[in-house]
Amino acid sequence: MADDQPPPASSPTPGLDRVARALSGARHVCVLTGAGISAESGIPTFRDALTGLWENFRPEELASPEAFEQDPAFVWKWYEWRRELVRRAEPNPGHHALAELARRVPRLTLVTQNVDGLHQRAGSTGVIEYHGNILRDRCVVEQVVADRSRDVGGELPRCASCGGLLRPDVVWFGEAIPRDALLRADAGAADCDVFLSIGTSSLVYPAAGLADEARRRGAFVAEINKDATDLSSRVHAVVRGPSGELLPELLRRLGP
Ligand code: BJW
Repeated sequence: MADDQPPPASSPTPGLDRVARALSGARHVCVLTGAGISAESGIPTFRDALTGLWENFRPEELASPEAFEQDPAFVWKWYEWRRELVRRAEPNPGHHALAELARRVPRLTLVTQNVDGLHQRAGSTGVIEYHGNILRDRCVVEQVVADRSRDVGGELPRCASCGGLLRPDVVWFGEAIPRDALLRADAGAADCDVFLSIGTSSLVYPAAGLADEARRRGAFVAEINKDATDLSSRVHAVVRGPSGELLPELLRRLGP
């Protein structure tokens, strides 16, 4: 189904023209982003061979409740390192282009699997944080976002209210997606007429199922990614390249 016709000489990225045409008539656009959109902000993706966050570990060894139960200090060390990267990162032209796209179409639902908050910092509003936010702490006892106790010292971070262990407020393997995020994302995928999957390997469910749901409901589905993914063969248009360059170019082709 992917758009694999040879490109006409006039356009080096024919997929991008098709996406721009679809967007120009869209009533409701739903966008799903993954780690690739933040790669150009200096935040490593998860599964890229050389720079991926899991280069030396299997995902379950770090991003699972079992890993945290077994060795919370080890898991915290990984998250503290990533928090520092996120704090120093700036949104890139891809994040800014999506914030601008929301102003140019009648309705846009933005679902991100990323935990870095860069879409919000670029000016996107109503962002659905499907896998949580790395900069928040959650109390494992009360299961609510919590402040840190002030007398933690070198120990593991503790909840200021009940003294329980804190963990990052993110969704690990085997854990449920926050209900509000799940419902809003499902609604966006089911109602949209254009769905864009940007910078995600489309390997992790239920996020990866949103594109298929959108297509099943009749939406035009496009993928923007620097490499082929599991999803590529099931979309109407594929645009290959870095989202930080392609998304601003898409806006230029879309016009005011
Ligand atoms: C560029 C680029 C550039 C690079 N420009 N592109 C159905 C089938 C099979 C399995 C399952 C299923 N349903 C559920 C499961 C199990 C599991 C799962 O999906 N496993 C698969 C691995 C097989 N899913 C879950 O466990 C989920 N929970 C769940 O289903 O709960 C059920 C339940 C219900 C009720 C009660 C209890 C339970 C939870 C999944 C949680 C995922 N968590 C993580 C960690 C978040 C916290 C943290 O950040 O530490 O989320 S894992 C990690 O993967 C992270 C990401 O959000 C997620 C997706 O990764 P993403 O974003 O796609 O990144 P990459 O690195 O994989 O890809 C980057 C892409 O960018 C590449 O394609 C590059 O080419 C591209 N790229 N630079 C454009 N410049």
